[in-house]
Amino acid sequence: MTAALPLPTTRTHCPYCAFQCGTVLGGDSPLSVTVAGDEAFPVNAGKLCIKGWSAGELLNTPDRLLTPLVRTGGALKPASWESALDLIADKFRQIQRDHGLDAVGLFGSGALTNEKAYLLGKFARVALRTPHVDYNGRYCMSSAAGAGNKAFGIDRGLPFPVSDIALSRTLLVAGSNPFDTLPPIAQWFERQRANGGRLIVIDPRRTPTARAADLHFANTPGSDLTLANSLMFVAVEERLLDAEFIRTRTAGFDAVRRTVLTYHPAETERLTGVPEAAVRQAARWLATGTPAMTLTGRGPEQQSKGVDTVLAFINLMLALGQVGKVGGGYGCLTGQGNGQGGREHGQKADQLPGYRLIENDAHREQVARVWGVDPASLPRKGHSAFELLDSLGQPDGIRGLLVMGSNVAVASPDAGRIIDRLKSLDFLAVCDPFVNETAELADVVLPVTQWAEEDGTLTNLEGRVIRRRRAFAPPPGVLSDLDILKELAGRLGCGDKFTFDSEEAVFDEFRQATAGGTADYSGITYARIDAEQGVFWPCPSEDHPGTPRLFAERFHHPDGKAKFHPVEHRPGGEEPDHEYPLYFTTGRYQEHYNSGAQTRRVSKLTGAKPAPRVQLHPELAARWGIESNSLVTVQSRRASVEFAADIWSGIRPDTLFAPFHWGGRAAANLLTQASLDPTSRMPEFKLAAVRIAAVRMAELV
Ligand SMILES: Nc1nc2c(c(=O)[nH]1)N[C@H]1C(S)=C(S)[C@@H](COP(=O)(O)OP(=O)(O)OC[C@H]3O[C@@H](n4cnc5c(=O)[nH]c(N)nc54)[C@H](O)[C@@H]3O)O[C@H]1N2
Ligand SMILES: Nc1nc2c(c(=O)[nH]1)N[C@H]1C(S)=C(S)[C@@H](COP(=O)(O)OP(=O)(O)OC[C@H]3O[C@@H](n4cnc5c(=O)[nH]c(N)nc54)[C@H](O)[C@@H]3O)O[C@H]1N2
Ligand code: SF4
Ligand SMILES: [Mo]
Repeated sequence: MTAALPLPTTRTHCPYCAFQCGTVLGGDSPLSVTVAGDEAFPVNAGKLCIKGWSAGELLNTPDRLLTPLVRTGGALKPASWESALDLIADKFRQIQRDHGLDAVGLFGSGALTNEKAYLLGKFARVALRTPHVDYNGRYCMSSAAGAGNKAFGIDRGLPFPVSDIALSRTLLVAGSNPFDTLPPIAQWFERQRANGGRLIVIDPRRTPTARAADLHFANTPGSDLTLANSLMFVAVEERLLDAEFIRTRTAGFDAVRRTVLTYHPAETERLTGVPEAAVRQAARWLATGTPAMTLTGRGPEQQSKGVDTVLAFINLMLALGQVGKVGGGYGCLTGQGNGQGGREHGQKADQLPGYRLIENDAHREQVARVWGVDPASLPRKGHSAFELLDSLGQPDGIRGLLVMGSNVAVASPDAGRIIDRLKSLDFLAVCDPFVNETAELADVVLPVTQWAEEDGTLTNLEGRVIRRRRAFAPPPGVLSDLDILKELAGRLGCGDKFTFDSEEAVFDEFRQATAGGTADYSGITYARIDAEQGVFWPCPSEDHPGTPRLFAERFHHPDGKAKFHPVEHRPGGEEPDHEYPLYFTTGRYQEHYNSGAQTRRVSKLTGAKPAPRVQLHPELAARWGIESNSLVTVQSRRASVEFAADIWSGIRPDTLFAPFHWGGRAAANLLTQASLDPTSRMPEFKLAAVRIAAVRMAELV
């Protein structure tokens, strides 16, 4: 008898969030796949959350799309690849002929690998020659990116490794709930605590993260900028500033000092709901318990003042001299799997690979040279994500759209309006492994490979470039996004610019295109990533070690200094009033991911969280006679949505919260509003005014 050989395993990464946990996949087919945490990968060190553990089920869902679909006679019907691809190319060509190059748009995703994001941007500019390509990262961390660029001259979510969290003595987490949204990060928080560090959390809800805090500020939604300016007021008043750091490493502090004079914490208490004594305590801890670190999440960022709010927190960390210290500084907790890489390489309306700018002539020339095209042929800047979607089917708007990796019908603010816009398109194509709510509205749906069936690179929340590795052959009938772009480019007459035959070949062209840019990947190779547990950008040559920490000596503005920006409170695009007296804010459950297109197909996850519920405070519930699981109709100026009640003392009595992981009539985004930040064009997902319109008892079954 011979002993059975152990089955081969593949080291790769989870398909979901920006933590990109290292995983080890086993099993000889997707049907028997096992997922384990990779102990050797330093970011998660073997730990996974429930979504990661159960991700194998994604490869086997009964409704996985395995053939292209084309709308015929009103319904989506199976079709051949040839006919589906021909139809897309013909429709796009026809729309561009009749209405101009700008009448076609592309919508990408932070779920796409660097290779895909790069090729999608190139496809937009070279094959379609449309300016209109943007992506769902605009909905995600664009406000933090805008602030980072203004203050530091560069945007890398965390300018240090995640493990630095354990080295901070005071950790301020503003509007993020990472114990649910990046759960394996908790081990770094635990080490920070064990090292004697303190935690301060700002969140209108007492989340699992807030429960672990020494100080929790349950602030009014939309009040973080005021709170940060009040912290700065105390720092100035109590002489907690690092004058030497301000003098040698920054510019512009005086204007900030003047601005914060009107943010006395006794005065701001009414607006923020946070008592003066607590603000003073936090400011003292941040100034004396050093190194001090501030991390922001979507709470303060997904606001129509998101960029200014993040700048207020950065101002504070700069004034206290914490930025660039090991264990200190400012970071944004990026969200999507490739939320970092996806924002660097040209699927954004204003951008070219390597974090270059499409309106900058030198940048246009550098990239055009790599692509072998005339710089003058590159389009200029296009619409941002929400504006792009809002223009669909409108006079002078976009008439043909391709969506790759986003479920915009569920994830967009004021979703009812966006669904109407999608319906008014002449032609909609979607590439996705599943028929999500956006694909249901499409004329053509193309089935694509999933994470465990393809190679590529992603850049995690630390700026570490890692490898997604293929464990299984894809099922017959699906193609990768890269193949689809190549096929379409051929049909559009520029196949010669899309001639690669592997993911690595795309990566090799891509890294050339980033050479000399801010996000320089030119020294990174697949072989290096394999050998080194990932490589941090910038990495300008193959013998460069990569850059785990960014600001030790200088910032990325030409003078090497960080810039202060005086910022003032302003109301949200909509605030509670006598008609709609409650705040409505949105976010996430640990068990579901974003629009839920993937996780609603995993039985372990839907078993744990089958439907959304609206969180509300017991006082509010008592006033309305609401009992647990009563059906509550929440109404905003845009729509009404009925949710089961989740009565919880951990939320402010003036605020309702619901997750946005469901579409259809349970979609939280039917209620949200689309005021945009003027710099980042981020929609205000975290602030709308609502009222309770009706309550009825849950039907007994
Ligand atoms: N389980 C799970 N994990 C995920 C995801 C997921 O969908 N599910 N998605 C991934 C992605 S793409 C992202 S972007 C990240 C997001 O990760 P987080 O930023 O942690 O997630 P959110 O739940 O959107 O928002 C965080 C908190 O902001 C609070 N909040 C609401 N309004 C305000 C406000 O005005 N001020 C403050 N200070 N706080 C406020 C909410 O109560 C919420 O607890 O998670 C990533 N990880
Ligand atoms: N109310 C409210 N709305 C929000 C937010 C909020 O906090 N509140 N958060 C916003 C944020 S931070 C984000 S990131 C967005 C996310 O929302 P979406 O943009 O909808 O992102 P996902 O739900 O992750 O959808 C990704 C889709 O891409 C598919 N997919 C995954 N990988 C690939 C791939 O490699 N190729 C292709 N072709 N398809 C792929 C999945 O099957 C899924 O259908 O939602 C935003 N919307
Ligand atoms: S934390 Fe994120 S990357 Fe890690 S297992 Fe959970 S979803 Fe996957
Ligand atoms: Mo996100």
